[in-house]
Amino acid sequence: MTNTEPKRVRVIDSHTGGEPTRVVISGGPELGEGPLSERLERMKTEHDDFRTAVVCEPRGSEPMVGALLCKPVDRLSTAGVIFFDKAGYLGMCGHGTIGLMTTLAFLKMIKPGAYFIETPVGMVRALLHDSGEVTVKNVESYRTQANVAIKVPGYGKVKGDVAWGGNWFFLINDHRLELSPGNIEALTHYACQVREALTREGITGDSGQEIDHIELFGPSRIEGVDSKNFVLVPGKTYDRSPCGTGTSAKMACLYRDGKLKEDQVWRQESIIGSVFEGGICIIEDKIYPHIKGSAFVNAEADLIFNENDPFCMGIRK
Ligand code: PYC
Repeated sequence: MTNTEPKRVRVIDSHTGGEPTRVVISGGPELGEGPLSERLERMKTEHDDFRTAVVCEPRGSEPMVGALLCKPVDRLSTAGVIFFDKAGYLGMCGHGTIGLMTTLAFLKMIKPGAYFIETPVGMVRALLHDSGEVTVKNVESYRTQANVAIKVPGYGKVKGDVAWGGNWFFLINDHRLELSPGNIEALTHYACQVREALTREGITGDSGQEIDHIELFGPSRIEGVDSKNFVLVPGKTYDRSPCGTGTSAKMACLYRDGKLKEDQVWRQESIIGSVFEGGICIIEDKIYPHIKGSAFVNAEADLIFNENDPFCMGIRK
């Protein structure tokens, strides 16, 4: 035992459509003042154990997404943020940005209005509405490959699109699986097999990145809702929310297929029944999606980093 006070990390937890976000307010690693992409690299190489300490068990949980609040580069931005989960790091995170904005409002750091948030993959704009809802104007989203066929062991030929929405996605419409909470085990198995097949067949994002999110679509039973999804996120877990970056990738594909117009509303339901409302804005033939949803703060805590705790920095498995 030592007599020194254990290190404390202040966090606020929330959920967006059921998907948790843990915003690190203070006590995080010192990553310097450069662009968020550089700070992300420093976190990966020098402070990865901070990620596992915050989101992995015993403090975290399978779907928990961490959001390290950082000082922005630009004085006009409100915050910088690095998103991470049990498996690694996310480029952008839609549900997490809604959680971050709701957390900043909870802390009385922001009022309803429009804000710039810096992420490792670019600047996003976020609007906090009087109602407490948040609209995230995402980074440019685009499809790089349409109707790609891959061979998936146990399932045969599977066709899908490769698209970027702030993370890389493989989007599948024709899968013959039931999209219901009772079928999550089978959906997870199928999506994991698809992800492995993509890697095996060398199908990647446009700079060789792994396609680590797999998104399956089907009809929604909720009136006025356009589609229901199941989204496998990095690791072996699924997004409880409709996935902001996944909905962005979907809307980019729909626009290129002539199935979504600028300013048309797209409502996307998640596998557990939560809904995001989305749309797109076209600037010089580039697609900029926006998604709207709500988050709820459900905990405010200090994480205690006790150096005598053998699992202080989380369980990596
Ligand atoms: O909402 O973009 C999102 C997201 C990505 C992974 C989990 N949620």
